[in-house]
Amino acid sequence: MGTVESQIATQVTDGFHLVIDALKLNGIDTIFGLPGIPITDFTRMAQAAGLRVISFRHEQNAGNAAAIAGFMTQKPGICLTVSAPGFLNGLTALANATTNCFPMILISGSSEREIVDLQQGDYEEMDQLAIAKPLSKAAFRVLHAEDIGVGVARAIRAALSGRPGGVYLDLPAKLFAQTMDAEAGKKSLIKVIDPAPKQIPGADAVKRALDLLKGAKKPLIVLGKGAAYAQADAEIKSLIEKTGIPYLPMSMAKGLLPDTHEQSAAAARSYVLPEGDVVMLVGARLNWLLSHGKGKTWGGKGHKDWGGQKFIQIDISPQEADSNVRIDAPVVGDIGSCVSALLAGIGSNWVKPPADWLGAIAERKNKNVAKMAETLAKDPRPMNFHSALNVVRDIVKANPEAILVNEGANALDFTRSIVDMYKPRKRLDVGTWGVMGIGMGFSVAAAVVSGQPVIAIEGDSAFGFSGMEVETLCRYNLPVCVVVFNNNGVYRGTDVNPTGGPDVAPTVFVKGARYDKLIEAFGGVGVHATTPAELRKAMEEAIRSRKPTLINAVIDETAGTESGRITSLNPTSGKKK
Ligand code: FYN
Ligand code: ADP
Repeated sequence: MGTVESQIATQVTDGFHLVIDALKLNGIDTIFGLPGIPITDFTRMAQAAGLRVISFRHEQNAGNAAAIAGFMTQKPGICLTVSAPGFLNGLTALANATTNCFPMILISGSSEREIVDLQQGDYEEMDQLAIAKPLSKAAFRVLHAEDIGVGVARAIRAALSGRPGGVYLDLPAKLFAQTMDAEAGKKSLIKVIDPAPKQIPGADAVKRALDLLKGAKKPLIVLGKGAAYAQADAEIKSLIEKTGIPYLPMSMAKGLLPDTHEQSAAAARSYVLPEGDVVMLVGARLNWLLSHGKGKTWGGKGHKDWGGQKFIQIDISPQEADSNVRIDAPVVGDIGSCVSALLAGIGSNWVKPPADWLGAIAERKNKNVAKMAETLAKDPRPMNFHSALNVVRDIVKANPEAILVNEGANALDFTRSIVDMYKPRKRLDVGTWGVMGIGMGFSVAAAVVSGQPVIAIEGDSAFGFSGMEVETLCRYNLPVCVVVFNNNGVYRGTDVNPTGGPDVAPTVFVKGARYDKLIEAFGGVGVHATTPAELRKAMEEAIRSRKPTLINAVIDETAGTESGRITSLNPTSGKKK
């Protein structure tokens, strides 16, 4: 028995502890955040209570870490921020999580409600709940300690159930210090049962889809990052292999089946999209990345014309179908259940797609692969994207468990098509928005969540958005090898100021910058690599040693195109100079 004081103390709990207990009760083991008013003590107590608390240098990176942790684990990634400016910094990541269907909860401290609502000028005054609402799947505020259990439970359900997304949980400063009886507090917490319930597709929907597939002469399956998220890897592999249908992986679905799989049509993308007659989308939306399912990419005459194909769409969101073009067979449900239902309907005597369709794809694919091999074999000085990525391709092949984080324009687009992935959920990139700035946040989370080595292939511009987090990599001694593809600028380093004035062109950075020096300031390994051999040696050493490493890979500043493969989205002036 302790003292009278400690007995009394053990009978009382407070907001700090109830939030921590609620998270732990629901299996949350990591918080990504940035301490400050009013959550500094919360971060200390969370660590003391056994949660892993990873502190960042900017909230956007903590938010990105939380979001991708959610994608990788099917548990909501938690990001913790201070009020107003910290909250706003985290909001980009929250909106990005919602856009990408990643489950994440942004928990932010906020200022005193009475003062905020009367706009009396509180410290970091802001109506955060109102601001978060349109950018999140759901947003909640808890005002009383006894409601913390419900608040956390609602946030978890909202983040994980149905189409996953970003959720905002507003915790005003006053809440943390509120006390209540410990026993009553414990009873008020909720362990969420079945937070992402299975959604079984209707038998009629499954039959409609199978009938369409059976009648197809040129079927195609498109796998999106929803399929990667679903963790139905064995079922998806089985569906692809039993039907014999060629498939196209979207960027973050690469590796769901090894990219070297004979049914992969990735290297014949511009052939299969317009040619396919029945296209089955599995966890992929017909958004800009798939040219909205119409136009020239799909064989349509004009840029908005339908190409004539029929679509099957497997998606957990009942509202997704018909968002861009008619979906002939929507199959609504979770991917595991939907694919299992299709497999059951396929049976053992499924007729594989016609040989001429498979042959035509193989021909295009082989041609593109041979062309790629030829380009990769070149060894120009200075290095270009291809010769550098040839090295990365080998390193990933030799280390298929490693996670590849990738952002940039050319650095993104070349990596996507050159570097094969071999395992599911190993490629993490800019996603639906093509957002820059995910690099170090994703890398930290990938290393923390998986314990596997992480390789971050970064354009020099993209790296700048989160570069300060190399300190975070070093502080937690994470096995992350950052490779900055340094071509002296955004897209390229060759633009000149047309006025002849002293400022460089808007797309140009300091020439010959030494990003490797940055990580050395924090005790990490910095390497300056000007040849593929130097790059290879440095990457091999980074993977072997598991030391935080930054390789400044010098790329020809004339290499690269404006906006990489999406040049058409970058408006140029028609006015003649
Ligand atoms: C693909 N390809 C290959 C291979 N894989 N050739 C040989 N071997 C292999 N393994 C070919 C493929 O057939 C295409 O050629 C080409 O390489 C490119 O393939 P990719 O990358 O799949 O296709 P594409 O057209 O670039 O894809 C469209 C897209 C993609 C919109 C889905 O560009 C994308 O995910 N973009 C994200 C861009 C982004 O967010 N950027 C941020 C920018 S920041 P063809 O068949 O001959 O066409 C600001 O600027
Ligand atoms: P990509 O960019 O790779 O094409 P998208 O993000 O556009 O992928 O699409 C992912 C889709 O997957 C979304 O429409 C989402 O509703 C869906 N989705 C996410 N998780 C699941 C799941 N477990 N089951 C079914 N569909 C899912």
